[in-house]
Amino acid sequence: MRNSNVSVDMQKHVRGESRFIDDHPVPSGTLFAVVADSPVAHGRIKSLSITDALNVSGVVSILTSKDIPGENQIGGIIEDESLLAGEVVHFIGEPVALVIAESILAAKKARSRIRIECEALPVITDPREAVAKGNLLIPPRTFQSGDPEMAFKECAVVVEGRADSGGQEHLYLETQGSLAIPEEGGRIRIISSTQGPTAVQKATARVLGIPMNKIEVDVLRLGGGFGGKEDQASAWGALAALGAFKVKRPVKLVLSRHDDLRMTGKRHPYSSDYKLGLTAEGKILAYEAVYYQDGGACADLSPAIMERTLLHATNSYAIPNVKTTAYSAKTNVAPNTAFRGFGGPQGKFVIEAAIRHASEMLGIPAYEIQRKNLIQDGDSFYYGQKVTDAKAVAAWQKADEEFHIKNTLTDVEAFNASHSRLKKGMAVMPICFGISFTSTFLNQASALIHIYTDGSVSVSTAAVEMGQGVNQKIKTVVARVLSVSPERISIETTNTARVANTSPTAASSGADLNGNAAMLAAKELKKRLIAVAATILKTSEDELTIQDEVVIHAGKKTEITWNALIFSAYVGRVSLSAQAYYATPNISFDRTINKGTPFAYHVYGTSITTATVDCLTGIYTVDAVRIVHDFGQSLNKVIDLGQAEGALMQGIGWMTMEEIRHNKDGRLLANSLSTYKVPDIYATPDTIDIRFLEGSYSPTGPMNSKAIGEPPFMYGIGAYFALYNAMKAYKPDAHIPFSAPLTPEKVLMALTH
Ligand code: MTE
Ligand code: LUZ
Ligand code: MOS
Repeated sequence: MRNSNVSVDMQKHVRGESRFIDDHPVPSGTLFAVVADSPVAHGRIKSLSITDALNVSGVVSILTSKDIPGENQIGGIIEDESLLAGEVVHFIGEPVALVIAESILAAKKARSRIRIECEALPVITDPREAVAKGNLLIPPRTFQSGDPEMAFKECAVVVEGRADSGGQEHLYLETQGSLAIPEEGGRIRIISSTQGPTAVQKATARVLGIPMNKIEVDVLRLGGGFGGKEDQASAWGALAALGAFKVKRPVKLVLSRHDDLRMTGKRHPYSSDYKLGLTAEGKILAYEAVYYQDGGACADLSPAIMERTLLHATNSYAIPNVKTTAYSAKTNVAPNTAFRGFGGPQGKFVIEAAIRHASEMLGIPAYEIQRKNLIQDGDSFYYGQKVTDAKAVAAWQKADEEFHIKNTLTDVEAFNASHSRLKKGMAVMPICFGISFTSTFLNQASALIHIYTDGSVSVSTAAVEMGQGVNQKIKTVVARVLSVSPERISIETTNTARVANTSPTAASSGADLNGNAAMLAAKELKKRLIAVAATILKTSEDELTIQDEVVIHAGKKTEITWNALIFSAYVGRVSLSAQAYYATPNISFDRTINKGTPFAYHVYGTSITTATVDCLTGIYTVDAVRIVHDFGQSLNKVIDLGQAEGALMQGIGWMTMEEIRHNKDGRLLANSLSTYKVPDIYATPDTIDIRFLEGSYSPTGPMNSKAIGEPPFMYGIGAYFALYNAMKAYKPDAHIPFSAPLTPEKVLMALTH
């Protein structure tokens, strides 16, 4: 693989040269912080004693909510989250005090001597119970189109049931953290592991009671975010900054894995009810769903995640009559947050479960029902967006042509006929994912490009590199526009002083938004440079272009090289810096009626998954996942394939083995890597075959590329239903609740009861 093809970070990673928060050389005098957190899931603080802790040698300061100079508020959407708990604590892991010391060891020792005594308040960990008791983070929302109530009467079959999906730990390799450095004049510089530099800046400004222009947030790269650092990096940035502000020395706060697992939120567990009505031929006429989202102790991003669930309720299917309602439950666990797919996967799991249920009642294979109902041009999504350039059918057909759904099933059935203990199952999983932040205003980005007099190029955008390869994509876009070698281009850190008011790098749209902004800035520079060349060559600008670092005149190479051109521009006093702004066109959503065109476009694809279950032990393997995916015109096939594979594995983990469990007291049981299992190389299917759907062009993605970060996560849902089908092959009358993750324990329970 040639260098320029892979992510700009890859070589550094392999050599161990990449810097994460913990690798930054700290300024002399740096102090180290740990967070003391609530020992109970819900309680009123009776006493908070820090005297013993302050006596530990090396301890410099212990800060509590009383020490916050500004507002004790960091809630991003709803103002319901304090930085440090005041009188009441709402979950185990909620920050109560910040311990600052000369060493991390001293800080930890002091933390163990802090005494927090609480009067217990009732603990709720179940979203349905919370909703029944009226504990909601925000009012419920209902989306509707057509009249499902009427339509159910026309249906040959109506199925009703329940489908639950669990939480998921982000398990970014780099835990949350930041380094805050006090600068001259009361300014603070924060080096943060965040997907949202502006979110950190804003929260810190508020907490410290100083304007945003006194705070600079700088992000080099993240050792993974997966949504967990879209909003939840803010607390750790603000806490380190609070420490630096108070003690006037640099403060580094990097969570230990154990603290990170306990203190940070996860994917939202959902418990949902569905009702699906179909004709005898399997055409879906009506769908209703009620979602109970476990939001955790405060709103965080739950309202937006709930909205994306509602927007993805019907997955890739055109359904004329739909009504969906979502409740966001306030429970006493760490506030749940963004995680790859952002509520979309939870919504899709429910309709896929309903389709399995219907398939059993109708005696039609689930894949036939899926295929018959795929959304097409001319249809509308039930939230009003017209379907254009749909690739659901194209992806399905190509998957069928290349991977043969029927033959796969025949093989599975032949295997099952000759095996009694081992059973195989197959499932098809079409996906359809809307690209754009559903809060329309977030769909904006800007870029700042400098060309230096030696011809090298520096690019700053709002995009945060977290392993997804966005820097390489932006580099590719700028290199193509300027027609210079990518080696000339340097992608700078993401910095709030260079690029302001950044939307988080999220919603899979980092490369789309920032790539477009960078493209606009590069085009502006190119225009100026062509004008310079036109003056030198005494010709018109339309005759000129730049190709491979040389000015081309009427199709012929000139003497003017890139370096000569840059030098002429500089001497001719033409600005070699450009700033550009991009806002996604033609999107809007009316939240009063829950209708509109929230997405710039959709991403489609189809996967075929096969799995084998050992029906005596409940142990299983996911054998093969074959996918045809709609990448648009990929900017980088290596990166995009890596994204698709990684997302798929994360989706399989969520659906099969990753199990977030709390006990009744709200204590996280899966609180270490020995009790929380993620897919490893052994859990990886022997076959992962991902093919590019040809002939797809994104209308807004840079150079017609499509967003890739989240959509393939949802292929993981296919693993659940492949296992489900294998179990049914063993015991056709087994009652298998739709309850993910489908751990080997659950498999065994369902097959033996
Ligand atoms: N890939 C890696 N390696 N690490 C990550 O943290 N985050 C995912 C996805 N792919 C992530 C990743 C999530 S949740 C999103 S929204 C997108 O990357 C964000 O980046 P993009 O918008 O540039 O695709
Ligand atoms: N964040 C957000 C997201 O604020 N809005 C979104 O629509 C979204 N979608 C996916 C991931 N993060
Ligand atoms: Mo991704 S959940 O949008 O950070």
